[in-house]
Amino acid sequence: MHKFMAVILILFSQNLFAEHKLRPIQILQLDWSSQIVLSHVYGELLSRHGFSIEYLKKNSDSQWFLLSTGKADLQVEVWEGTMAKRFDDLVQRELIIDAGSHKALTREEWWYPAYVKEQCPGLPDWRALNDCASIFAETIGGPGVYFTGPWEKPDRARIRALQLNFNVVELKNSDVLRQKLIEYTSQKRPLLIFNWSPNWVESVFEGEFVEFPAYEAACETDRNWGFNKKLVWDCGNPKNGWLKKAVSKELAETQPCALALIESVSLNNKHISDAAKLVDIDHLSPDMAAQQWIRLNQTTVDNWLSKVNCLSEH
Ligand code: TMO
Repeated sequence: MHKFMAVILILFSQNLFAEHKLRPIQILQLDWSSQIVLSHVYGELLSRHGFSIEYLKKNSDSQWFLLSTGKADLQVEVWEGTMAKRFDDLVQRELIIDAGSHKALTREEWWYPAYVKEQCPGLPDWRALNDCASIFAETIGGPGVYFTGPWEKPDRARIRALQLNFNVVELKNSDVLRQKLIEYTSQKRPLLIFNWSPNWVESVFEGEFVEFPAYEAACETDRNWGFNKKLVWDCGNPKNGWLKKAVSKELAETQPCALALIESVSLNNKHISDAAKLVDIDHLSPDMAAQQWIRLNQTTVDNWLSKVNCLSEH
């Protein structure tokens, strides 16, 4: 047979095998921008190695059920501050796979724009919050308001434990949080909002995280710990938190090369904030943002891709 034809045939049969024998890898697309873009980056890299991909658009809450039942295969950004509890629990019970930490170090915490400090000079110390509650109030004489998103952290428990005169308002996703941030900062209106790093926000708006009592695991379990001797959750979220990838057992067992590829892709802080910026500031679609992100990081991407070769395995 003509050599060229043989190569074509081999490639063709590899493709058939990849697409018919193995079900598509289900990538969770959750509710904040960097995660959405980087899901598509992983999807693109996996498909370049012959895997077929589907995206599952879900909210953060549902990821644990979906991953542990094999209905979803990959979540590319598991954040320590809001997700460690559920993640660690499922890994320990061997219901999901820890596909390793990214290089990035993370923080998720109450945050305010820098101009707020003029009206509340005691910040970032959390003890200043009650004195300043009125500047964060949405109604005259009402409690301060803290805006957050759909990510798991018992803020109401923290408010009770630290005896803060604040209410929590939960917004739908990172897009609505971004609109709130832009609206308030454009009027220099005091704002207390959930924020995280790495994120695009730090490159556009000056601001600071509130410094709560430093996080320790015991704060969540030992009532005697810390400021409030009767209640848990009297501390902040971890600083320098980890960022991990979660994979379904089914994927790890049936497509080990996909797992190897996922493990070899490790993102740093700039990778994450750039991903968020491409959607939140540049207004690209998730797919276009992923293509652009890959172009911006071509050398790193080539390096990741050269470490594993799944095409020969199909
Ligand atoms: C999960 N998040 C990065 C929005 O805090």
